[in-house]
Amino acid sequence: MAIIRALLSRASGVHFQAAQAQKFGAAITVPCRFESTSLKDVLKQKVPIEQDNVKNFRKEHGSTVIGEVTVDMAYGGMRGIKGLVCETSVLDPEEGIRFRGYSIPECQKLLPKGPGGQEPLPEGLFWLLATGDIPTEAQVKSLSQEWASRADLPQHVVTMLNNFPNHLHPMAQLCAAVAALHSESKFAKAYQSGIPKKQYWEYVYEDAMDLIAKLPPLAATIYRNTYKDGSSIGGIKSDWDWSKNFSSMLGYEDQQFIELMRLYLTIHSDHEGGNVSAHATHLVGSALSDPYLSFCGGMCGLAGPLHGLANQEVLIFLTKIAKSIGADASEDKLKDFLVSELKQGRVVPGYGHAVLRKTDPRYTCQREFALKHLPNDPMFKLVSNIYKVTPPVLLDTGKIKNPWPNVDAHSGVLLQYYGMKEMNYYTVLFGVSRALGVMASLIWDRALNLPIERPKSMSTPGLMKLTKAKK
Ligand code: CMX
Repeated sequence: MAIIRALLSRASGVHFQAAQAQKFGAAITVPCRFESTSLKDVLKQKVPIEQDNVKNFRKEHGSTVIGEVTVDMAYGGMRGIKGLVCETSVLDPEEGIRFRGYSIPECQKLLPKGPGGQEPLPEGLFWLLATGDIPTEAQVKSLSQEWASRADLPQHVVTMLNNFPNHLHPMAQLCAAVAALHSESKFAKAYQSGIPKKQYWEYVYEDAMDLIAKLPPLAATIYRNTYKDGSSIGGIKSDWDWSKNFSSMLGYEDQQFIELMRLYLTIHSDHEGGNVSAHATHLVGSALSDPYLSFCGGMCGLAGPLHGLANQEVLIFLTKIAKSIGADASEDKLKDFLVSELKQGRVVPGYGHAVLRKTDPRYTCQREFALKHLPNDPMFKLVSNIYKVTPPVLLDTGKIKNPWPNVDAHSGVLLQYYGMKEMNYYTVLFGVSRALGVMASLIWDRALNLPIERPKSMSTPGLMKLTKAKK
């Protein structure tokens, strides 16, 4: 029945989507667009189709070998081990991220835009991540309205945020407040009442939607309390999109800043399943901890300087360069500065990646935004000069696998241009966006009934015995 309904609801763009999906191994198995403007209705139709698909695939290929594990992989952060399923996006080392088969430029072209805007709405990206389909304008509009209607924060969370000292790092505030939202969890309540497994995903969906809706007021309260004397975030407008409401709550009404937020919140959303924030969310969720607690786990990981906190570190780094050798320093002076930083055992933040081996397309699209809107900004020029100088300096160390910039090398410069200079806050924006990817994934984790995660660990003597190594 679901398949017949799906076939009946075929619409334009179908063949393009199917071809793209096939080419990049995306998880779209039903090449058709569902017309309903309710995301839950669309998922209710898709979930049984996808469950059957996975069931049949596992029946036929469950014991097919897909890789090997070496001793170095076990010690080396599990690089390259194919041990996770993530339906929402795939990261190619050379090409970068594809969301359900679509590259960033394709998303910029195909996803619905805000009124008068040119950047994609993150609502559209969430729909794409959750369903595999490019949504219609009406579907995106209904998501904006639904998130606006779910945005209220419980009073105890507001009180908690208002009581944090403003020297507490914004990411610690975010993690604590998200954990406290556990009081709102529909999944936790339903689990306690003994719902059957096949209904789990529907309650996870409800929590995911609530969490995404509540993050902008929560994050804006952190911003205003920490940096703006706790002034009110104002009300949420049901006819505004998620990014416009968020920008306004933060206190930014500039159209270009709103456009930047739409782009920013779209591109930071998802980076397949193995990165620390996505993996941590998935891992905690696999114990059937509710989506708030799972996301809290992910955010604790995003707060690390080798992951999301790198966007803060980049701005600190740029400011240090500007102060010590000047934002307009020559390439030779920049090179000397970088070499001296490396000699002192520091990393160049915003450069390198565990998977990528080329310039991150998320860096490139932010660079394009800067070239369009702030080509003469001195800090943007500094970022451009660092881009010229850094890769050869990093390559000269002889150990770095990827000398190219990642997403964090650029984002802070755009934010500071529009007046958001509080660099310790930047990772919170990353976190708000990351919710889209990890929540879409968590819905599918439960829909596909993925079990509690429990890989095998080994001790060094155990590995030595296994490899018949001599002591
Ligand atoms: N500056 C200096 N040294 C670097 C480096 C950088 N940007 N990137 C890698 N290296 C070093 C590593 O520290 C490692 O050194 P040791 O062998 O002495 O331990 C060596 O080069 C090899 O590392 P790698 O295999 O190339 O990189 P990893 O997969 O281990 O690490 C990452 C990836 C991102 C942690 C690393 O490149 C890094 O620290 N970059 C700077 C921080 C950063 O920008 N993080 C954000 C990543 C994107 C995100 O998650 O948001």
